[in-house]
Amino acid sequence: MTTAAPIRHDWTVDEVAAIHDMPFFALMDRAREVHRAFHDDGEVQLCTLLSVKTGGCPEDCAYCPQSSHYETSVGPEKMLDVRAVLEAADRAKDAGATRFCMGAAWREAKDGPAFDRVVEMVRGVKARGLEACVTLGMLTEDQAKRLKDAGLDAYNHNLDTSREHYRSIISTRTYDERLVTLRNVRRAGITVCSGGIIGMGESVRDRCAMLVELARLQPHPESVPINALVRVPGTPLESLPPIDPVEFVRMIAAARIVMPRSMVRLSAGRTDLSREAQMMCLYVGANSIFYGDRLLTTPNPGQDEDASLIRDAGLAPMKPAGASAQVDAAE
Ligand code: SAM
Ligand code: DTB
Ligand code: SF4
Repeated sequence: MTTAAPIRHDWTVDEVAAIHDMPFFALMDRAREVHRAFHDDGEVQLCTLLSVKTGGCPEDCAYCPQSSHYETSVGPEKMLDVRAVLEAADRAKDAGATRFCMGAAWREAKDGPAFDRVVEMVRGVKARGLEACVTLGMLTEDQAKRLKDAGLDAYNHNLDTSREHYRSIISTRTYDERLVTLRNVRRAGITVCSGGIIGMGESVRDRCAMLVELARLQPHPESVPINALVRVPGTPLESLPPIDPVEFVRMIAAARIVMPRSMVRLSAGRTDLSREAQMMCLYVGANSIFYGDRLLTTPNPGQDEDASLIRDAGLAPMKPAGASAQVDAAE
C-alpha cells in the first residue's frame, strides 16, 4: 500500500538524521516512493540563471566569489540593461528552459533606479511566458509587492546551512534576517525558493537542522535548491574537500522526504558529479536542474551534455505551464 506522506512542519533533527542515515538503498526506495506520490517522475524542469548585477557585494558569505571581502577572479561589474537580460531570456526559452532566474550581488534591494530596472526585467520575462525568479538579498514587504505586481513567481533566498553553522559562514547578517525576508516574500503572495549548500565543513546534523528549519515554514518553500559548494579560489572555503557524491544523493533524498510537495532542485556543483550520481539525484526526488553553461559566475555543464543526461535517464524536459495538448501534437 502506498501511504501518501502527510505534510509535516514539526520534524526534529533526530528524525531527519535517522532518515538521512538510513541504509542507502532503503533511503532511495523511500524517497522515490514519496517522489512518485507527489510529482510527475518522468520530467525535469530546466531553469536558466543569469547574473544581472555581478560582484562587489558587501556581505562576507565565505562561499561566495562575489563578496568584496575576498580576492577572487570576479570583480564588480555594471548592472545589465533590460534588453540584454531579455535577449538572454529569449535564448533560454528557445533552448527549452521554462524558468528564468536573475541574481544580483546585493546585501539588500534598495529602492531606486536599479530596483526599477529589475521590476522591468521581471515584466519582460513574464511577457515571454517564462516563470520568473529573482534573488536580490534582503527585501521589504513593499518591494516584494512591487515585484509581485510585475508578475514575479518566486524569490530565491537561501537559509544556506543550520542556524549554528551559519555563524561560521556569514558574519554580516543573521539567520533571523533571512527568515524576515522569507516572510515578506510570502506575505506579498510570491512563492518561496529557499535551500542551502552542502560541503561547507558542516556536519550531517547541520544539514538535517537546515531541512528542519525549511520545513518549519508554513507552507513549505515551493522550491528547495540543494547546492554543493563550488570551491572558488580566493574564498575562505577554497581548500575544503569535495563532498562525496553519495552525500549529495542522501541530502536530495532527505529533502524530498521531509518536503514532499516542494520542487527539489539539483543546483550548483554538478560539474563535479558523474552522470550516474546526477541520475541518482533525479531518481530520489530532484525535479530540476540549472540549464546553460554558467550558473551566476561559475561553470555549469553544457547544454549538449545535459540534453543527453536527460535523454539517457528517459526523462523529458517539463513543458511550459499552459502548453496545450494541441501544441504537443503539432511538435
Ligand atoms: N545576494 C543574494 C543572496 O545572497 O541572497 C543573491 C545571490 S547569491 C549568489 C544566491 C545563492 O547562491 C546563495 O544564497 C548561495 O546559496 C548560492 N551560492 C553562492 N555561491 C555559491 C558557491 N560558491 N557554491 C554554491 N552555492 C553558492
Ligand atoms: C541557488 O540556490 N543556487 C543558484 C541560485 N540559487 C541563485 C546560485 C548558485 C551560484 C553558484 C556560484 C556562482 O555561480 O557564482
Ligand atoms: Fe553577496 Fe549573495 Fe554572495 Fe552573500 S551570497 S556575498 S549576499 S552575492
